[in-house]
Amino acid sequence: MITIYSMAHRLHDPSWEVLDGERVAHLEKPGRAEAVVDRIRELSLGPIRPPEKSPKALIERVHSSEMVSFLAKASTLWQASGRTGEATPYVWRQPRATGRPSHVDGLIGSFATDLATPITSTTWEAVLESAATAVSGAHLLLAGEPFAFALCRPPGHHAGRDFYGGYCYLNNAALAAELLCDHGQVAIIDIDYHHGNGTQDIFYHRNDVAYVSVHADPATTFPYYSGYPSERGEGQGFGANRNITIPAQAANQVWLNALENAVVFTRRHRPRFLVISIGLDTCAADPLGQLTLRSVDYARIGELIGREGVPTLYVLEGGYEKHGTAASLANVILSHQETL
Ligand code: Q9C
Ligand code: ZN
Repeated sequence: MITIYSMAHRLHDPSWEVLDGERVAHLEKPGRAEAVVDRIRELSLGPIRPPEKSPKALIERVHSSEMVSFLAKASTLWQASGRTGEATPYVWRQPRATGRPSHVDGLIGSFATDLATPITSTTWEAVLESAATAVSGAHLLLAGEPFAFALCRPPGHHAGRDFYGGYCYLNNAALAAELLCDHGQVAIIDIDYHHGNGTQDIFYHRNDVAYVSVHADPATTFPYYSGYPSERGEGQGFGANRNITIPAQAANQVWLNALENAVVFTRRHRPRFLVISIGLDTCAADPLGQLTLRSVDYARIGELIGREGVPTLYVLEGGYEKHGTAASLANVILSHQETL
């Protein structure tokens, strides 16, 4: 298994977010990715290569040009307004409003969905490199690799066509899927603890990329406003979107049964490529997720997905306790490897 990884993620190191009404240290830290890459080296899980492919053309296909140009200049606009801290909104655009203000405070609230996704002066550089990591991973599948891992940071699945949030700026998994769908049917299986509202948004009207997600019930869990089973896609995309919700504190077997159903759903779309949005915030040690998946459960994930016999790209999403994240991810990779 080849891992794509760039140290440029370290450029993104936001200091704070809001959690339970308190300003707290940001959870999406560089140490997460470093723990994962260290574990891959320790266990000799395969070569680790830097991203080489440009994500530029794909970014234009997945995200609105308005949002991309805003993200690219957000920090400059922020500083030009005399601010020294990280760019965050304090006001948000209300439903059905369409205005695109020129002031940075109005502009940022028209794209951002939360107070958890700050932009520092070097965030954009890291975001582009994370996108390149996923796209380079997808190129490996096109070159005939059966299995690759895009060690992306920051994560991506909460970033939609023209919104960003949930620690995500550009949607790495969607960029990989967008490249792969030029060469055959794609299915995305999203097994982060949280619903991938951004990925769903991007492919909602399409059937060339099917999307299925297993996640904690949004009635009680972030991102709250989407991820319900009634959301099944629209137009051409009707039937190509599936949300499987589980109670926030479900038993491990309940989660694994849901994953089996997700895999069965993708088979109906006969994918030539699988993209897995892999979040490890499902593990027992995670500070955000309330599930309790353990090593045996992660081994089962790699086995279930690997047995499909479809070229598969894993893309890193969440996981906020670094040792649990690294160990769980390694168990998925090892068990997938055994099916080859
Ligand atoms: N009280 C990913 O896992 N805030 N993003 C949660 C809980 C945002 C998670 C607040 C969580 C985003 C990629
Ligand atoms: Zn998550």
